[in-house]
Amino acid sequence: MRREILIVAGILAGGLCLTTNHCLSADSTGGKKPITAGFSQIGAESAWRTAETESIRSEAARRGVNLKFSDAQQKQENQIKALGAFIAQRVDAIILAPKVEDGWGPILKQAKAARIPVVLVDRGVNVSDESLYTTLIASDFVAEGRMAGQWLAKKLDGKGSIVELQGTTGAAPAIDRKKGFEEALRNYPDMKITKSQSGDFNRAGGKQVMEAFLKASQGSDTKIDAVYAHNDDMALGAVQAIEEAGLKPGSDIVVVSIDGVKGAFEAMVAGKLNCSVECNPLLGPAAFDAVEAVLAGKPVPKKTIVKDRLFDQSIAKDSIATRQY
Ligand code: GYE
Repeated sequence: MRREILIVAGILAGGLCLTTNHCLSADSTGGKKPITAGFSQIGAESAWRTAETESIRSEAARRGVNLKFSDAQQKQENQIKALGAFIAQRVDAIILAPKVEDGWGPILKQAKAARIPVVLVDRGVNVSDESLYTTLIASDFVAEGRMAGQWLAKKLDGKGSIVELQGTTGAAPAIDRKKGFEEALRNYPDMKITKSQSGDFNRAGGKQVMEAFLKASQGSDTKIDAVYAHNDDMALGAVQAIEEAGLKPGSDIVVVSIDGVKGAFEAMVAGKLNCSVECNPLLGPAAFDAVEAVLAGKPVPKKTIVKDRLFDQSIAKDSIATRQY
């Protein structure tokens, strides 16, 4: 019976089926057709995100997954549209890197109704019904912020005025990295965040906001001791702004950020960035493990936390050669 089903399936799928043996061997992939997955990406605002896109694309190719890629150009509405299109095309699974936490309920309900599993990568969502997505694969952003704060407290001896460059407003890593950093600072009453604004996770945004902070500090008596940037790209923009203001990033102003991309390591080696907490963007293998597991009816954990470490100038030089992104 099973054999007959396979043969019929072979005829239907392949159209050319000369002998029984031929059909079965043509079916030696296990009788499965290749998986089609839709991936809705936020955009390309940072080196981190480019590395994540590349990881998902190359892992899809390696596994023979037919990947439909959609770049939302930083707009949540484009992501929602992309998900709608994936549902209409009846993809087997959806991978979503959600720009912000809120606003996903209705489209995720549609995916669920169509029985299309949704794997969230890198950022979480805020939904009342957790069954609307299968799993989340991401770093612990609160822990990252905490690590950055503890490192800075040590560096500044528990005293100083800090300016903060926040990530995209409403995004999980912006909310949680702020939270974790503030948590760490609670033990140091003489460390204060004097200014905080979004630089939207990109280099130009970080530079522009830092220029404004520097300008404001010129006329006041609060000097800036340190910058905490929610990602490396904004930190690198801030480094440029500090240099253009005639100051030395890394010594006149301490710079700490998150991601651990190549550019950050180069800046640490050059003495311009002090510390970067790693956030691993190479999520392709874990994302497709989850997709394959859920399609095979196997259980998947609701959350997989990616482990990250902290790098500062003291170890940057020895680690730079082994960095993968
Ligand atoms: O830190 C940043 C980015 O969502 C974890 O998004 C990600 C963040 C990453 O653009 O560089």
